[in-house]
Amino acid sequence: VSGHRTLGPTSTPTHPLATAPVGMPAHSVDGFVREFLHELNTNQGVALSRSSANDQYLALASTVRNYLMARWLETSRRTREAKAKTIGYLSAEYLLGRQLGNALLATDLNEIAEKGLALCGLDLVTLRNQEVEPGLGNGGLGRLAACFIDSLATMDVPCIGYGIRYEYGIFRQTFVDGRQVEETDTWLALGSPWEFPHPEASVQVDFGGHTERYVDADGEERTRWVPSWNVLGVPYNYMVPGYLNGRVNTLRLWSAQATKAFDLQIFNAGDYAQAVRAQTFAENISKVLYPEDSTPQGKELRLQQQYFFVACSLRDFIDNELEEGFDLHNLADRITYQLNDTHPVIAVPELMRLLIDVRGFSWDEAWEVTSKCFNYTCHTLLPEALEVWSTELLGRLLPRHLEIVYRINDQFLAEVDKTFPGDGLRTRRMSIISEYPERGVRMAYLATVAAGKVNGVAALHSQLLRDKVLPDFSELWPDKFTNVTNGVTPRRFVKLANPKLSDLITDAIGPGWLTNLERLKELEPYADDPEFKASFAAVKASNKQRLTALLKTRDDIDLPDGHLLDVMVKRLHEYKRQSLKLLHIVSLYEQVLSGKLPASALTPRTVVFGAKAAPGYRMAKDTIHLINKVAMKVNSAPEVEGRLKVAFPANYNVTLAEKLIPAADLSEQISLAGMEASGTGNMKFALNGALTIGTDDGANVEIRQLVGDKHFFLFGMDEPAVTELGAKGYHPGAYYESNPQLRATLDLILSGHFSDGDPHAFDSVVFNLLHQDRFMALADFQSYVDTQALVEQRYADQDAWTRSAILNVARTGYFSSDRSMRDYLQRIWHTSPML
Ligand code: T68
Repeated sequence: VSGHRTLGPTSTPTHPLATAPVGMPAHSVDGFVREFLHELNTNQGVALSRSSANDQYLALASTVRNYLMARWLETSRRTREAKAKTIGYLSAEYLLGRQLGNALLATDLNEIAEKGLALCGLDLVTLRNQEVEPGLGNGGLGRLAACFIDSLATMDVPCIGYGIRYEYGIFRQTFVDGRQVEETDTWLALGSPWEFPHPEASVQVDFGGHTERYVDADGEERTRWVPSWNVLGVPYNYMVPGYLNGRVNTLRLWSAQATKAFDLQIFNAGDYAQAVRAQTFAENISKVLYPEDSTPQGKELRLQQQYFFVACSLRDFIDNELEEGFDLHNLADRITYQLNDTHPVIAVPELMRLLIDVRGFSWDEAWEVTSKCFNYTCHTLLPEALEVWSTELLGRLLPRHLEIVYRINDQFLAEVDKTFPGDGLRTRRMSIISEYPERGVRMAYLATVAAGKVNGVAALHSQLLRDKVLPDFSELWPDKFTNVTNGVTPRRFVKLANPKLSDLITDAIGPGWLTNLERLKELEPYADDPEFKASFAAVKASNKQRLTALLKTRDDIDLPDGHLLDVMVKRLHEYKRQSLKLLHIVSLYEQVLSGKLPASALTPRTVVFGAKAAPGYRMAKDTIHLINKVAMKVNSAPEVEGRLKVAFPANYNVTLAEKLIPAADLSEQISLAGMEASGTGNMKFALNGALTIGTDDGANVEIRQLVGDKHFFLFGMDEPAVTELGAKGYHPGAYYESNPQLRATLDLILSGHFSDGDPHAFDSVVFNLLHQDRFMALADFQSYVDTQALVEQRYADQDAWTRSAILNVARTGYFSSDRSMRDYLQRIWHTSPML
């Protein structure tokens, strides 16, 4: 691959220390200080007295990394030796959040680091704040992947997370005059201490060209792919430390590089630009994360990204993780691939191709193996979110794969025809190939055909997936479908994000709950303990203060004291209905302005929004503009001074979530029923003692069942009611006509009140609500504002509120991603932790 340096192990090591990883250094403050200074001097090349905060952060990171290194090597040795089955988690996104805090937690080094740094005159919190989080995901799907790999490591399950090392992650959001402006996310600019590049293990990935038939030495007719261009995939390894258990799994992200850095001939001829073009072209593949959440654009580069990381990942496992001579007929004994949505589904024809064209398997042998290796998780119900790749594009980029998909489809449709003879309509409905609006490959169908198990991400979602998205498939293969309700890692979202609550919990029920979150149930009796309640309320108050301080420095936002903190944080999407939350705010404000309600009747409330819009999603961006304009007006209106405030810090991300969620009183989960597959923010809020106002949607259903109706504010139509209303014809205008408060609310926006007198500034958002309102915000408006009034009543009784908040914590241990992983292990992967 590069020059004349020898790659790979050169000889059989003889020295005993050569194969055994070096032992873990002892945990002592002195030892820590020595190592930290050593890293600062030798890695950063500076003395403490001359070092910047970034130098110190990088030195601290490598100190902690060194503690994990021996365990990382040992984990991989143990796993190979045991020939244990590995989970290959294939995900185009990992929304990791900052690494340092988690690494300190996993190694139990937090206190030692704090003391050691203090001896050097440094502050751990300041250094932790230097870290730029790797935002290699859009939202829930990417964050879920990060939670899952954390849980697998903590549960001692061998797992390799495979994905893409985007040079630029999700864009950095800023606001200019209230409008979203995107800036590139340069997370690598100041150095990335958590990654280990391995250029010597690069993999070549082919694209384009054509296929040919030929007859092999045994007289068999075979196919070969003659590609027209290729790139290199360079693996970057990241540690995924288990919590205090010595296991360190691997996240392997691929970076694209040109196979020939320069075309020297062209360069010598003087055309520099032409010479580097190949390089630029290749490196574009892992350049940037697509910021479209739930609305795939069908872009060629996106398909290149998908095939790129999947091809690298399959080759990596087969060539490097399996011992030489392993019989690939038994591949399913050693790995099970989890397809995180359809983004990696091109792995299915890729594995077929590897087995048939490269390894000489027959079609049937290859299918036998392939159909045992994959499982598929669906994360959506929105029809426009289901990926379909045009056969024109697929055939041009991956001609061999398209042939294989056609054959998989032929074989599958023959099976359908055998089960339902002569049902031509059905075979057409179920075909992996769609004909309209152009011929394309339905990736969700391909995944379903190839997968051993197909799962949705919450009970309701899995039900709707069976009944509405894939009904023909669930009729054909009822046992293929299952549910695994999502979860979140309590290490990051309780312990790291809410250390005070964590201490309070440990004081009450002792240690051990962080890896056995159902034990939070033991908190139930404390919901009636006055002393515990007071401490719990004090923790919430302190988390609010911490947030107040952060938002002041981060965004120059002033959070008032003593308000009900009402939080809606998630991607901006019409189905999530930020506009409904906005109507509530404007409605409260309008009632005070018009004298219908004295300001004193309002419960002092601050609404916090956090949301990024896909850059090409007009309605979402207009909604952000409207929220910001309403915020400006409301926040400066003397009429509601001290009673109503709207805060919209820009660039909501994992780092901000960790501060926002523990401070919240009220969690907004207000999607139209049947639209939010699960939600995971909803779980984080409940676990941190916020009460939910929510629809009967996604995992809200299960949260409400567990915490009890009295401790959850349910509103709005349920999914059958939504379907019924849609069927009989939905007319949002009718709600405007018949509901005076709704009318006054929309009229105030239409009057130009929030737009310096320009009555048309928000036409797009308002007319959409009035004339289309695909997600029925107007239909749920009255129920929503009524339920918000109930919230205010309950909040007035602080004691009862705190009791409910404690019960939310005590009853939501089910939502640990450890439980999700146990469910996957039992119901889908059929494997168990390593002994
Ligand atoms: C989310 N999906 C679901 N998609 O919306 C959410 N999509 O209900 C669920 O809790 C979560 O997945 C985890 O299961 C997404 O986040 C995406 O981010 C996405 C990205 C690219 C293309 C399509």
